[in-house]
Amino acid sequence: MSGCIFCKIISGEIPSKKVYEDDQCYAFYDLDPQAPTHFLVIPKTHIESALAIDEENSAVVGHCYAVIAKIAREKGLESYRVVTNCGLQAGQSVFHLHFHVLAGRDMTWPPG
Ligand code: DGP
Repeated sequence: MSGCIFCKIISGEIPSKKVYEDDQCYAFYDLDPQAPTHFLVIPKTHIESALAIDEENSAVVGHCYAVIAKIAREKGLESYRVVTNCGLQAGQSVFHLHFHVLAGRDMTWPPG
């Protein structure tokens, strides 16, 4: 989608530090890491947020979670948190569905 930062990262128009890529998703390190390990996994199709997930497009969400587990195993991450901010009040700043994967430090609950 034109104007979407994450679509531009997928196309290579904006550079990123790639973690993983396949035909359905792209993973890259977050620009503003909130943990020693912090990367994002995004579907290649433009889905605006978690609120836009439906029966038609939800298969890629399961795929993203499988990819997250695969990357975690490869990196030896035994404990990690997956976060999806949905909407402005929840802290979403980029409106292309993404899964934050955070690891390498103690996490608190509930999140702020
Ligand atoms: P959120 O606030 O949940 O929508 O998360 C968006 C994240 O995307 C935020 O942690 C910073 C990251 N981010 C924004 N722009 C870029 C970029 O151009 N490159 C990279 N690597 N990360 C970005």
